[in-house]
Amino acid sequence: MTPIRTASALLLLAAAIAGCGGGEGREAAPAAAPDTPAGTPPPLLAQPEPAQELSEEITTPSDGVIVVTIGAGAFNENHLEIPLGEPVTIRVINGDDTVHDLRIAGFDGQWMTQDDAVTQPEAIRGGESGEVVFSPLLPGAYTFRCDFHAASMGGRITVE
Ligand SMILES: [Cu+2]
Repeated sequence: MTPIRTASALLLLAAAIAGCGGGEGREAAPAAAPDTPAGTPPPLLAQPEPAQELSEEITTPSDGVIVVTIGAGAFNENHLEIPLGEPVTIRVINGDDTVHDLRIAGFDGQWMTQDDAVTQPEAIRGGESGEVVFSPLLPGAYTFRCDFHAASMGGRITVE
């Protein structure tokens, strides 16, 4: 960063802090679009296209768990369907010898944002497994991907 850019960044920061002065009593920004009637859940924001062709077979949870296996650089189960209102554990079994993960874009349809859900561990080594608990509050079709192979590994979770 050049010194000039640093200075302007600091000015912006100072302005932001000044703007927040006396923050008590300040109303929290609405989480939904302002024109959404009270009590109506906002629609799921636009999701990215899954990077991988969706499997014709739909995979549903069994006792709250969905198993997704990975082989040959692809999700074998990538067309998932879960009921709304029940947390589901997605268990990812990495049958490859390379690192993978599973990240769900979340409500905002954006990658690497706070509402993402991602496996623990975030880097699942070959032959190992990871899990992510997904408990969406809104129905819709959520997109997931593998962060390590974002251009070729992905899928969809339909929540209804
Ligand atoms: Cu991968």
